[in-house]
Amino acid sequence: MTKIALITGVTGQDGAYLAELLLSKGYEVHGIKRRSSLFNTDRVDHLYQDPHVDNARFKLHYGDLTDSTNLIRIVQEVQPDEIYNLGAMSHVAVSFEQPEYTADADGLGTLRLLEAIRILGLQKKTRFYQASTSELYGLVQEIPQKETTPFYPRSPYAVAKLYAYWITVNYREAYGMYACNGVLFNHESPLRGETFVTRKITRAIARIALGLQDCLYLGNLSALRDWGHARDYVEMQWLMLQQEVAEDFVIATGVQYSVRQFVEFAAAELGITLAFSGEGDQEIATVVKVAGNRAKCKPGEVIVRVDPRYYRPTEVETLLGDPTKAKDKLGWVPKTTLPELVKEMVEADYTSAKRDSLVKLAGFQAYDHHE
Ligand code: NDP
Ligand code: GDR
Repeated sequence: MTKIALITGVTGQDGAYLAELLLSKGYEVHGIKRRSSLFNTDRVDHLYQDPHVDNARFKLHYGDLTDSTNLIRIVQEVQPDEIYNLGAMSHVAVSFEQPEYTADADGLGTLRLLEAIRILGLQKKTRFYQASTSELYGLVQEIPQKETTPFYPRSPYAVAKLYAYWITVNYREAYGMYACNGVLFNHESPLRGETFVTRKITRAIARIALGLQDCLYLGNLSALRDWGHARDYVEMQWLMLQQEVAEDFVIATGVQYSVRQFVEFAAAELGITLAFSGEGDQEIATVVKVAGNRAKCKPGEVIVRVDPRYYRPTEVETLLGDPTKAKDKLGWVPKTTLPELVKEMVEADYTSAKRDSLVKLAGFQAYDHHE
């Protein structure tokens, strides 16, 4: 029997990797996409199958986590064996600007999906995965953080995700549903949204190297994160729904770096050696040496500066996960190290910046011709 999965947030970073993984395992995959005035399916376009041909296994439905009746109808139509709730307003800084919407989509959205399963009497059939987050630990109470570490959320995003975490646990206990939380630490990839710090850095470094941009402005350079690869982490999301008993798991690499180090690694990938100097708002990174022929910048140039507008009202300074439970019970080990992740992201952004620089230098016709 072909298994059927429903993914909310299918057009996002994780949704794209998960859809690809499930299709490779023979699933029929349904995704919920939001209506937008521009195309918003770039990340899954390569998976698109013409719905007019028989046996298409990838199908998209218009929907929104803030719309209960829409969710109930889609769940009824699809009758999924597994639901992966990846949809969310996922940007921590933006959640301070849109706290009510974030609570609605990220917190109540999770409740709406769980209720859809219950109302439709699917609690014995449909397994539920909730995209929980290391942001729940916020002001950390223990280092490293594991499944038993107390939560202390530090943003409207994290508070909304706290509600989603506990309502998932509650529906599991109250109605015997197979529902679980993956408490995932930061995970990145070339598909990462451009305003998250890692992608902002790799994209800017590539553009600076090619003379398309002068400077990268960042916020808190000292923040520490445990960064993994999204491709590795979606495998865990699937594994969590294949167990006998539903449980919550921390997924992390167990290794921590600062934003500053991430910048250094990204620059080094293109032959640029940087030196950081100054403190707080005045901190800068200056080019010390340029090796090879991929970067056009010169020693002495300042290519990174701090802009306090990227500071958050309350910051999460340090996150480091302990993935022992996932290793022991799910047999999982992260495959990608941070240097490998940085390399993959920089190479992808360098390729796309090269295309942009060709357009800039020679015009659109030449770009078309060369491609
Ligand atoms: P993205 O921001 O890349 O993707 C979020 C997805 O949710 C997009 O498809 C977006 O649609 C969709 N979405 C946003 N609002 C709504 C809504 N109201 N109704 C329906 N869909 C909506 O996030 P990631 O792929 O990085 O993360 C996936 C999930 O995992 C999120 O819930 C995130 O909070 C959580 N998470 C992520 C971590 C990470 O490091 N990446 C770590 C821990 C948890 P659109 O494309 O139209 O904007
Ligand atoms: P985070 O990711 O908040 O951890 O949430 P993000 O990449 O936005 O920030 C990581 C750290 O870098 C600092 N920082 C900056 N961040 C951004 N975005 N832009 C900057 O210019 C900048 N300068 C410094 C931040 O202050 C922060 O400390 C991500 C999201 O994917 C969430 O959905 C997910 O739940 C968590 O990871 C785990």
